[in-house]
Amino acid sequence: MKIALTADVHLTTRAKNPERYNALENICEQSVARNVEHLIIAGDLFDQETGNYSEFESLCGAYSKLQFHIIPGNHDPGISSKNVTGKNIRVYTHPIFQEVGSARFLLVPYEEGKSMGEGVASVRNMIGGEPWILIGHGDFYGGVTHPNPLEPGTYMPLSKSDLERLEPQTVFLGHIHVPHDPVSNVHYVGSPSGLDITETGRRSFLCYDTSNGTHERVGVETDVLYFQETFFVIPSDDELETLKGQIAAQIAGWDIETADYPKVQVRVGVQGYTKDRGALLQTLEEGFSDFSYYEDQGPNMANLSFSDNDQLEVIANRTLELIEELDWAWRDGREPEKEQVKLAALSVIYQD
Ligand SMILES: [Mn+2]
Repeated sequence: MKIALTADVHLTTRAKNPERYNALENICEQSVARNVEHLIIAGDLFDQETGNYSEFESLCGAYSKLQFHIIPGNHDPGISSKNVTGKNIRVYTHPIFQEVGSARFLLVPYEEGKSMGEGVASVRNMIGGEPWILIGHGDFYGGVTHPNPLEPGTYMPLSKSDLERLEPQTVFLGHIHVPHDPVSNVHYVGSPSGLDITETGRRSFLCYDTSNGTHERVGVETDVLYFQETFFVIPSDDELETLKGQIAAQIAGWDIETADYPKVQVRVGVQGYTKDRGALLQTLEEGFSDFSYYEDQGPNMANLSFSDNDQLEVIANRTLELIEELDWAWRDGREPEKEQVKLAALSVIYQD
């Protein structure tokens, strides 16, 4: 049996964020097409609590073959069957083991001020020897490679020692919106529709196979695709050609079909030094002419300065080569990025 998983949909109203409803509906449609009967939502289904969730309830009503299993997240900790209700909707307000197909899921609702280990404590004696899957909403400690930029602080952390102590076979988490796998058996589902320009690229949901314990990421058809690109320029006679090539390479890396181009909203920035700010802006505009800019903000040129000093150009090029040759692998994440170091060096060379 296959089970669909998503998280961090952050529904508001259809009028305000139709794209979030459309993404969830797309997950439902693809689930039904795959004969999936259960959709688990690992927290933050709603962006904030209200007294009326009828738009979501009628969405569920349209997919009567699907069972919706909802755990609350830090954005919707107070949801329950008292305020979200429907024949095929179940909201889990306490940690509980739930058998779906041949798999045992422990569904742990978000609780403020608690760690995941504490959240699991009340049902710990039920864990037993059978393999089980933990579903929760929070930070993974010892692997916060993508902190949630919108929410600094710690949310119901799951630590490596929790993993070693409790031994879940697999963990699926909501909260961090970037889909990723911090360790081999811990997976962030990721938001199914980018909430803003920082949530870039194609979005996905997970399809878990209870027969063999594996899962696959399935792409969500979204209304919007966000991308952010920043380019680094140093003055040279072929700076425009170089930039053109970089733009084409970045767009190719998005891995999207031409048919999806109208969905794209891009934020473009450029840093460094140029011999011709006007020509450079034109190159950027031509390079991204197939796409819309996020909030109609054109390329950000604020960090690009003019320079036509040939001697400084020679020094700058040699300096950048030397920075490139440094061992960058020793960093542990807190030190400046290579691009930041390059910018700082150029700033000294060009003395601006
Ligand atoms: Mn969230």
